Amino acid sequence: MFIHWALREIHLKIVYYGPALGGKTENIKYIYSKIDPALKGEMIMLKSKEDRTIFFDFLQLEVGQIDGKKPKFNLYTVPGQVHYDHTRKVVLNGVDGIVFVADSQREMMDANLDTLLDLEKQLIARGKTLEDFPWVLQYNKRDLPNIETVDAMERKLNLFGVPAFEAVANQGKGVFPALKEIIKRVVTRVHAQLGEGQRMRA
Ligand SMILES: Nc1nc2c(ncn2[C@@H]2O[C@H](COP(=O)(O)OP(=O)(O)O)[C@@H](O)[C@H]2O)c(=O)[nH]1
Ligand SMILES: [Mg+2]
Repeated sequence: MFIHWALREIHLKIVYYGPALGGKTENIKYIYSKIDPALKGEMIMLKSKEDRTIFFDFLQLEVGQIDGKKPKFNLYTVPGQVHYDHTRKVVLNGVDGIVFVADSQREMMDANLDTLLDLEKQLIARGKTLEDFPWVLQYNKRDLPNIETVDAMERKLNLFGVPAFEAVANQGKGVFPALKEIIKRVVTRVHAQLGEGQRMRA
């Protein structure tokens, strides 16, 4: 979170995290295509020749008000490939909320879990944990034939019972439900933090 007092803006960072090719970029692209131009910034995508995210995808959204300040949500994805390990870590600096995009294909279950455990490690290094942090799960690629059941994915990945959404990101299904829920959770957290700050100043 970053508060720009002069502009009365609160900048909040939401990161789409998950295994390579799980559908993170498709989420951001769909959100970008549906948001009122007045409320969004440019979409920035840094891609390799193979059309894969090499640094991050970025999109800024304005949503409502918090304590008379304008919240701006900065949406980022991480690159999934192993050789962008460092970048993936850097993008998590200052994160306020996470949408974990899991790939529902059965053969991706190990990659999903490894990536989730990697995320937990990264959060711990920043003094946070999945148990006490705003995040949601998205079970993506529900249109494919070789997918794991939602029940099994819940057991494997939803370690702390966070809200989980089925999705087909390239068709836009399940994209806004996950986004709205993470925004709600982040805003609730910020309210609590700002409230604490006010009590401390009093
Ligand atoms: N069938 C299907 N393909 C998807 C879905 N979501 C993403 N894809 C495709 O999977 C590939 C990787 O998606 P991308 O968003 O680039 O993954 P990222 O590496 O997590 O950013 C692309 O070809 C997408 O069009 C989905 O829900 N269903
Ligand atoms: Mg990507």
